[in-house]
Amino acid sequence: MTTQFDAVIVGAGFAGMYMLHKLRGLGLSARVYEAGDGLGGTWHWNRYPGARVDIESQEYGFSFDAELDREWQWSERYATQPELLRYVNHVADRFDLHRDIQLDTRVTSAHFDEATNEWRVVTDQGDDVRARFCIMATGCLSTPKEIDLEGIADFGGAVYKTFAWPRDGVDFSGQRVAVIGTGSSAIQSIPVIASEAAQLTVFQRTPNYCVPAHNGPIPPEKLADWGANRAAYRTEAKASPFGALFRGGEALITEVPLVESEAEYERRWGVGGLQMLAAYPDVGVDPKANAIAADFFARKIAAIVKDPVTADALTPKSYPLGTKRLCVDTGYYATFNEAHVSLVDLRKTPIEAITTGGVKTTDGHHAFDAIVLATGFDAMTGTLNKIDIVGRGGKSLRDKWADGPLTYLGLMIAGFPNLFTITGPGSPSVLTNMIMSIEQHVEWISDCIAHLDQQAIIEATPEAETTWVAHVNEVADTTLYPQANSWYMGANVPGKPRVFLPYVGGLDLYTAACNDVVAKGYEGFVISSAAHA
Ligand code: NA7
Repeated sequence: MTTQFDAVIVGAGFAGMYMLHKLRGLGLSARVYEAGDGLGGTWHWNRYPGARVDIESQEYGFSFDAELDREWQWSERYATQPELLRYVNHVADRFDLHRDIQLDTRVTSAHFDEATNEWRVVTDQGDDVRARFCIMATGCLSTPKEIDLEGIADFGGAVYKTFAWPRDGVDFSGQRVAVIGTGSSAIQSIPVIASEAAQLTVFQRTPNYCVPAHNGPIPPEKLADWGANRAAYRTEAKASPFGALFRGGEALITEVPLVESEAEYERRWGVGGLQMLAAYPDVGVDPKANAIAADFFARKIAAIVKDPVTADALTPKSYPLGTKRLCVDTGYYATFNEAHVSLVDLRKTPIEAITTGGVKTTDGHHAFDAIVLATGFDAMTGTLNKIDIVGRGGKSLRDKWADGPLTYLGLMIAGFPNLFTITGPGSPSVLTNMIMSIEQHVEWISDCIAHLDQQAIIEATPEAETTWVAHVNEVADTTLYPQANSWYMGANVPGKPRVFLPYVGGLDLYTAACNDVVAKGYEGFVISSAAHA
């Protein structure tokens, strides 16, 4: 059995798959370890009813191979999870990736051996291998938040988790169902569960803003336009802040007449999707601007939801619009008009405990046959901190990150030579079209590896790391993002340091910064010969 590779890649989602393909192109040997029993990362685990991508399908697919891009036909504007998995497997077949990917295998530790300048990687299946490079393609939302609901283990009915949904699906017909949580996963699944269940109760702690998906088959003229302009659209997306074609104006909402911004939002609401947030640049940074946009959303909710008390409860008030992930929904608000669907506002009547028969709030007991947990993730750092990662001098990553993640460009960590993170904290990642960010990272990493001499090692300097982290925070502080108790801030996980995790400067500026670092001879990194390290 081989125990020596040029690189170990952790995770076989989009990032790990493309990384493998690129490293093969450099003639390197690589082994990918994947904890799941299939490829696809996020799309492997999140199989809950209604799961879809919230970036338009064509823009979401890989762009690195024009032939792949041309041959794959997405069927819907926002692809479903099963279609995304079909795409993942198509990519793996097309580039013959399977043979270097080991499924059902979780990496438990990665230690840097200073004597040999190699990473020693150990898995829960007994693998114990060495590699010059260790590349963490572990995803941003891959470790669920611990379930902090007292009594959940005693519930006598079925408990389902959106982030680990049964492969064969669930039939809720005739059942009384509770959904706990109202993030994107809940918002996508609630209308579908409601269409089956006899009774559905949604337990909401914090409401989220939603914009309609207006999903459906991609119209032929749109497909034709995409086909004709594919390369130009891809270039435009990569050179944009979001890595997607969210076209916005330069005018400030505070400076245009209300009737004009109202018409623009009405138009964008009609189009649907996340481009809604790109309309006015001041909405993300100026509270007055944000209030104008938030008021539009509040009126939309009030117009859709018939019961004014429910509409009011569904309207976010405790954080600015867009500072928690905007959700792209299909019929979410209207679902609350159905007689068998109700909302429990946990701000008014918190959960006291889960009982054997249901959920007890301060207002009384609700009986259920099934509970769906859509309670979110330990985002961006959870999975990396779960692995025992030890760098130079026996220093563990967990210790280093005790007060929040420290990275240089979200790509490397001082003291952890030849270890790369794809879409790590400190990179734009979750604030962009993930696939475009993944492609940028994978290409930067493979160019970097190609640049190194056979024995060389690369390491971020502590100074460069400190400067980058300060920049990430400084840019975040110019926005309204830090005002929300969001997973972007680590605020959803009790005890997690409150730090803004992704880089909010935009994919365009970020890519320029990464390229600039390379143009300046890998500024902020030390490249040394392993023989003399
Ligand atoms: P999110 O967006 O983190 O949503 C989790 C939801 O669960 C959110 O409404 C939480 O309320 C709620 N929650 C968490 N713990 C509890 C407890 N103990 N009691 C009640 N409610 C709770 O995760 P998702 O999976 O929906 O979406 C993650 C991302 O995937 C999404 O942003 C997209 O990028 C795709 P809270 O807000 O903390 O008050």
